[in-house]
Amino acid sequence: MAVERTLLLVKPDGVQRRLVGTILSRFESKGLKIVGLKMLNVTPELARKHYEEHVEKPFYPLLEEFITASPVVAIAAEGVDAISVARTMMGSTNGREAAPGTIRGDLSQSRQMNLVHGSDSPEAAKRELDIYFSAAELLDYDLNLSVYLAA
Ligand code: YYY
Ligand code: MG
Repeated sequence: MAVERTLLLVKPDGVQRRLVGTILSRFESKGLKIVGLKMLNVTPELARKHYEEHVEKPFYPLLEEFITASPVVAIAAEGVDAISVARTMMGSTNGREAAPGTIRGDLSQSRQMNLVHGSDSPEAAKRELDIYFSAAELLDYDLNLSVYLAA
């Protein structure tokens, strides 16, 4: 059990289907803390870095075409076991097979257009956070505003 940071993406299908708020809300409601957030276009070069382990696979050209098609929302999320917690919430890769109750299981019917990305290990999380966020874009802050509730 350790506090971790993970890289989550709302993929182009999630943005185009206007599910950014819904997906962000599911992670927030679970208790993950947002420590970085931005919208960006994934370039082919960025896609090749991100999906380094898939570049040689037969599905890669279509994956690159999809992930670079329109903007994504990148989220750096923090919490205890955040990497595995987020992966469990996402469900398995193919939306048609993902369990109900998961993001993909509830909202996707596609293996490729499966709405979200989440880092799958501490090494991947570090590597992917470095790809999508500069150090200055990752924020340290405390959840301490209750001290002001009487104001
Ligand atoms: O980590 P996860 O996103 O669940 O799956 P990966 O096996 O890492 O594959 C990355 C990405 O590639 C997946 O989200 C959809 C796409 N993909 C595909 O289009 N076709 C496949 N046969 C396997 C994966
Ligand atoms: Mg993966």
